[in-house]
Amino acid sequence: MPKRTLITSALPYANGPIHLGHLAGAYLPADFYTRYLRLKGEDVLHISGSDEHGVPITIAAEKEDISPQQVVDKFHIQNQSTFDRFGIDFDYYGRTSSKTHRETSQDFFNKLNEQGVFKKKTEEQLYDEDADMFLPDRYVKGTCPVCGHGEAYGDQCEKCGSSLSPTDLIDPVSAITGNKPITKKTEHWYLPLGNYQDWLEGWIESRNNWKANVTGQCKSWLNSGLSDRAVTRDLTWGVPVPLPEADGKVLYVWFDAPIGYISATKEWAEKQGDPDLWKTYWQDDDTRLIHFIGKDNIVFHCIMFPAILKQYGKYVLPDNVPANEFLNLEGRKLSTSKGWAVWLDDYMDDFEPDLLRYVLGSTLPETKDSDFSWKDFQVRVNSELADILGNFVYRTTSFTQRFFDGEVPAPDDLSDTDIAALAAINQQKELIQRAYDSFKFREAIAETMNLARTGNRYFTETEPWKTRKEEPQRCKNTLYVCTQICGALSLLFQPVMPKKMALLREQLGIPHQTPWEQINDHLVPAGHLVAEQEILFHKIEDDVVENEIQKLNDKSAAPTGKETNFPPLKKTTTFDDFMSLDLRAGKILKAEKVKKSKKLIQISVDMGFDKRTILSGIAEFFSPEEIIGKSVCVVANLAPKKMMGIESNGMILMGEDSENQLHFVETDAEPGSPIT
Ligand code: B3M
Ligand code: ZN
Repeated sequence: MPKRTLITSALPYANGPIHLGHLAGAYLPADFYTRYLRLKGEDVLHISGSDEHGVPITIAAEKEDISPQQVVDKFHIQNQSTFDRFGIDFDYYGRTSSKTHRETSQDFFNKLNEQGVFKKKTEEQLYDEDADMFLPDRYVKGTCPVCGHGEAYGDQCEKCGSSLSPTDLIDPVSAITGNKPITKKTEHWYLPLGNYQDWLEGWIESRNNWKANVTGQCKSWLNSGLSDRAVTRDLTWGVPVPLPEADGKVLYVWFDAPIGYISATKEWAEKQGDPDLWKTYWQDDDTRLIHFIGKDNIVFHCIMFPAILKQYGKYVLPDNVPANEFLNLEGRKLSTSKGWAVWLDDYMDDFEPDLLRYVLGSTLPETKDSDFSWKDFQVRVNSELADILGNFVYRTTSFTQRFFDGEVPAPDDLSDTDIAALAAINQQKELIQRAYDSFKFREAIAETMNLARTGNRYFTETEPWKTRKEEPQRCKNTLYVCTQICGALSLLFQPVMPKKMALLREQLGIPHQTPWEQINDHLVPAGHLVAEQEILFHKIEDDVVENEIQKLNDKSAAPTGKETNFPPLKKTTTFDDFMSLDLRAGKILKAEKVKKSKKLIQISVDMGFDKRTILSGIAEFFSPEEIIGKSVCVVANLAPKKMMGIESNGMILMGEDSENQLHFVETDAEPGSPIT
C-alpha cells in the first residue's frame, strides 16, 4: 500500500463561475475520493486552484473591458468560496499568478531548456494587423478541418474534441476584430513530444487499472503520432519565458497550468511551517498521484505533463487519471455562452449542497456522457433520499424515542433475520470499499443506498409495531439492529453527504472522527441515547423544480451578446464567388465508419457523371446504415483533401440547428443535377 495519496483536481480557469459540469467532471469525484481516504485514516492531500493564465482569461477581460488581473482576482475569490460552501475538501486552493508558481514553472522551462530538450522554430503564425498581435489559441475561430464545425477555436474544436493549431482552421477570423488574419513569422520553443512516444506507449500500456475511456483516448493520440508542441506564446499575460531573447513571450498555459499543482503544494507546505514537505508528495515513490479531470484535459495530463515530469526527473508520475466524460443538461450539451448551465451558487441559493452531491454523484459521467435534469433531481431526492434513507432513519429514531425513551435497546437472542440484517453492514461495506477503490463512485453510492433499502425491508418484515406488545425482546432486537444500520450509514455516506451525515451522527451520538475501519455491526451501544429526530431530507414539490426549469429556459433565451443561438452571418460574398461553387445532387450508395476515427464516415456517392468518395464528420450523429440511399447536395468542385489516409472529394451539405444537431440538405433532383 502506498504511504500517501496526492489528489489533484483540474485547476478551473478563473474566468467564470463554477457550474454543474465542472463538478461532475472533476471536483465531486475528487472530493468523494479524498473524504473516503481520510475516513480510512490515510495520508491524503487534495490540491487545486485557479488557472489564471491563457487566452480564456484575456478574452474574458476584453469582453468585460477590465484587466486580466481584475478577472482572475474576482473569480479566484468567488470560486474558492463556492467550492467551500459546497463542501469540496481542498487542503489548498492555489492560483497560478502566484510568485511561487512563476518561479516553479520558469524553473521547469529553464531545466528542460538547459537539457537541450526544446526545439526552437520560426514559423508562420496568424496575425491580426489591426489589433497588432499574434492570434494564438482562442484568438482565432474558423471551420474545423476534421468535422466542419463552423466555430472551432485555434486550439480545439469543442464539437468534435480535436486538438488544433490556429493554422489548421479553414477560413480563420480574428476573435478580436473579426478580421481575416495575415501570417507572420515568429519564433517559439517546442517540446518534441515524439521523442517520448516510445516511453509513453510503454508507460501507458503498464497502467492496467486505468479507465477504458482514458486509455482509449491516450492510445488514439499515440496512434496518430505525437508531434512538436509549442510551449511558448506571443502574449503579454502569463508566465514570462525566462530568457532575455524571449521578450514579449509567455509560457503556453498548458505548460504552466499542471505545474500549478506542484506550486500549490509548495505553498501548502510553507503554510504547514515545513517548506520541504511538498517533496514527500511529489518526489517520493511512496506517493500515489491521482489527477481528477474532465475528458478534454486527458492529453495534457496523460501525455504532455508526464513527459515534462519524466524529462525533469525526480518526480512521481500519475498513478491514475480517472477522467470523466461530459455532463449534459436536460438532454442538451451544456454551454456557458448560450446560458445553458446551472451555476453552483444559484443552486445553493435554493437547495442544500448534499442533495446535489448525492444526485450528481449517482449520475456521474464515469464511462459515458450523462445527463442532469431537474426532474431527475426531484425524483432522486424524493424517492431515494427522503423515502428510503430519510424514512429509514426516521422510523428507527422516532420509534426509539417513542417507545424506549430514546435509549437504544439491548439485543438478546437474535433471530436469523436479525443476524442477516446486521451482516449486511459488513457485506455492503466491502462492496462500497471496492467501488471507491476503483473510482466507481456511482456504484459506491448505489451500494450505500442499498444498505438503507435492506434496513427498510428488515424494519417492515420484523413489524416492531406488532412485536412491541406481543414479544417485546423481538421488538428491541429490531430497533437495536436498525440503529446499527443507521450508524453505519452515517459513516458510509460521509464522503457523499458530509453535512447531513454529521447531523445523523450527532443524533445517534457517534463521534465524528470514527474511522472507516470501525464501521461494523455494533457502532451504537445499547443504552446509548438517541437525540430528538430531525427530518433529514424534505421532499421537493413540483412547482419548485418547474421554477428551476423555467429559470434555465429564461436564461438561455436571454440575449447573450447574440440575437440567437445561431452563428453570426459571414461577410458578404460576391455573386461570382458563389457561382464558382459547383453544387450537385448526389445519391449515397455506400457508407462505412472510418477505422480509428470517432467522427468520420466514408461515403460513396453516385454523382451521375462519376462515383466518388467523400469523408464526412457525421459519425456521431448518424449511423452509416441510416444514410444509405439519401439524395443529398454535394459541393462537387472542392479541392481533394486527405484525412486519416483517405482522400475526400467533395463535401455533403448539412444544416446545423441551434442544438448542434445535423440535418441533411436533401433534394429530389437526379444525381449529377446542378443545384443553383
Ligand atoms: N484550466 C482547463 C479547464 O478548466 C484548464 C485545466 C487546467 S488543469 C492543470 O478545463
Ligand atoms: Zn471539429
